[in-house]
Amino acid sequence: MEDGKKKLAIVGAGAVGTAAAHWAVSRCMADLVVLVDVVEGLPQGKALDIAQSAPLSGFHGRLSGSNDYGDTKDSDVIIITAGLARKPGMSREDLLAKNVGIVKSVTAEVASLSPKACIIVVTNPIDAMVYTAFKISGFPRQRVVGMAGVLDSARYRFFIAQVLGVSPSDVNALVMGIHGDHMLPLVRLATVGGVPIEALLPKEEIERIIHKTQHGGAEIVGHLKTGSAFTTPGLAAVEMAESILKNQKRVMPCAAYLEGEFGINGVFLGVPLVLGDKGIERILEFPLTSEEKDALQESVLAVKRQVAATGL
Ligand code: A3D
Repeated sequence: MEDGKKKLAIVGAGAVGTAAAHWAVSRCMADLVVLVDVVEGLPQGKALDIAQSAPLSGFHGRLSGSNDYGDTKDSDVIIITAGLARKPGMSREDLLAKNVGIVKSVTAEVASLSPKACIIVVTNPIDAMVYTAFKISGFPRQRVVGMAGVLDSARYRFFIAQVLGVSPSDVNALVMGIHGDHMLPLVRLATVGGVPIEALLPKEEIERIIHKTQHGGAEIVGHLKTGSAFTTPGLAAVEMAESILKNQKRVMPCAAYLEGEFGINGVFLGVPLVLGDKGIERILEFPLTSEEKDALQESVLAVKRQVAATGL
């Protein structure tokens, strides 16, 4: 786009992509949002419906829908949500075979049209799909990042707030590692208004919260039956995009390619990091306890198994 103007492309006009487009225009974070999908008419119809809410909600950015990747040209940020979602009984890994092909082709298209963009991957299994986008785009690791930790941490914070009967915005808590059963909700760093939750809740209650967080996605799939969560995942991706587009330098847990941080090499894993207009500006490394290190190693093994299945 012209100097100073910001462009966001969202690939995949399904449930998550549509939610992301809605959140993005509502937040006025880009001058142009482009929603792309392979299904004819789908992104156009979704974009028009959202755009027509402008007089009521008061946003002013442009939103368009397209089946042509050419319309993503010169985007600053690209959110990839294209791919199959889970149905009851499916694990995120079950999606791998289909989604790896989709993410490969989408990445090849968008990376060549927007060589300076930051790519945010949402498609599951996220830790392997973001690796796929990293390999296919050839972009530096600063500009390829996976969304999962923002969502998992939001769920963790929500469940803590529910149990304690406090405002969710006063709960600060971090989930690291894989987006799956081995994710690591950190207990000793979870606080409510600065007070550790360990001082406020019995161990068994905290264990229940952790279990709910780790299975938060599956609980929603179980209710919906036809698909998976979309409203909060869309917002989580948009929070990341906003921090990049506006150079906010927000600190968020996201999947980043690790090169020695936390003693881990050569995989994408959820870690706290700073997102600014160059993408990942810094990974916030800190000492882990031996239990936390062990739990993170479980994540590494699970992600490595997924990546091996991509054949990349
Ligand atoms: P869904 O509503 O099925 O939408 C997917 C869309 O992708 C459909 O509209 C397809 O037409 C489109 N699509 C398929 N192939 C292409 C292509 N080559 N180019 C452009 N569009 C294409 O799924 P959804 O929106 O619910 O979920 C999308 C993905 O996000 C799935 O893989 C989910 O598992 C994943 N997801 C991840 C999280 C995380 O926290 C990481 C959360 C929620 C969903």
